[in-house]
Amino acid sequence: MKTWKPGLLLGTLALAVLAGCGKKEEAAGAAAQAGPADAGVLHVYNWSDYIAEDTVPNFEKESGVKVTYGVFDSNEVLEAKLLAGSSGFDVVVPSLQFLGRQIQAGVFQPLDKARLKNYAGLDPELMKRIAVQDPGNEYGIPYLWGTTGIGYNVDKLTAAFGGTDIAASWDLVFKPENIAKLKDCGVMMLDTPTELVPIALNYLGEDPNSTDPAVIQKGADLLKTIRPYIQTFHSSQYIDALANGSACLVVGWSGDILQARDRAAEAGNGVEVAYSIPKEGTPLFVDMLAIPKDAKNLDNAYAFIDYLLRPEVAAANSNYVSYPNPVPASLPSVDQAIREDPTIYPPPEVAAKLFTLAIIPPEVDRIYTRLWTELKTGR
Ligand code: SPD
Repeated sequence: MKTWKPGLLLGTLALAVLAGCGKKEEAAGAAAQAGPADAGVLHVYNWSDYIAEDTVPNFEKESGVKVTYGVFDSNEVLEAKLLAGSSGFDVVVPSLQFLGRQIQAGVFQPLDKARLKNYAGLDPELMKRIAVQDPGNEYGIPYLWGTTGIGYNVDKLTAAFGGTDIAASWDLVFKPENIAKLKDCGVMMLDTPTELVPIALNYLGEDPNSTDPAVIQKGADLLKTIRPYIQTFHSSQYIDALANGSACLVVGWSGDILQARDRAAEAGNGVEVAYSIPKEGTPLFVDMLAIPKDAKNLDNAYAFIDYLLRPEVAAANSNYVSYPNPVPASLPSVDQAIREDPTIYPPPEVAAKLFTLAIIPPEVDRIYTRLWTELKTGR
């Protein structure tokens, strides 16, 4: 199901640049004051490696709110906490398809958009696409988005294949004779069936969002054929592993792999990392800010979300983590190298091959979980 045409979003972003609408925001005074129910604190739970270093300190300085900031690296971990209830979080960041089913489970409170003065700055085309899984955009605000693709060590790939062109196709990962060549230099993969099975299905020409057990099994079978060559399943350690040269091939998230590239360059260790969006297509994800129903510090939650939507703040986050943000007016402040990087902002012909992940029904989730356990344990 190719539901999302991000080319439209990119078009909007390009228009924003052409119109020069990156007006600088006033730095001070915009964060809401803590209300009477708030205790001057805020509990945020976000993905690891997903915010600029100074975003939270700057917000704390401006608002006087003390932020407790926790991190996770998988939707499944976040979901388990949310479904258990009383998570203690005021702002969380599930991916859109997980937000969709958590809305159905009654986990979040509807947003009072009147409390977000920067709401109007969100990309309207993106919001329309999001509304497919969050009807009326009632519960979630987009934070950052990206793709799932191939990260690789340029020298190791060149040594094995005489060049890096092979990274343009999922053939590199899914043909055993290819991935076998990289086994000894370290292959890592995201530890989540909800991305890897759809990627495998899409590669096979199947609907990546199929809920048919027989079709899902085909994806799992393909993954089994390459299992002997995968050293580690993990959803965040691959950044350092790529950067320090202990992994040479990774299926991971775009910005994370580009952060690995930057870390290697900063370390000056001679490791060159690159990211590829394979030509057969891959998931495009959006991670969403949402407020749990039982959040205790509502005023601060709104103030923080609104802060993240300021063009200058959104640009700073994109510049730091190499993921695009949903605020078109931020684009003029996004570094040119990031803005013009086709692996970060995919051009229309690449974007046309990207697909969104659908909400997974519980019975399919159980199949995914069983298949994933079998894959990892080699059963
Ligand atoms: N290190 C931050 C990674 C954020 C990735 N979001 C996950 C999207 C899953 N569909």
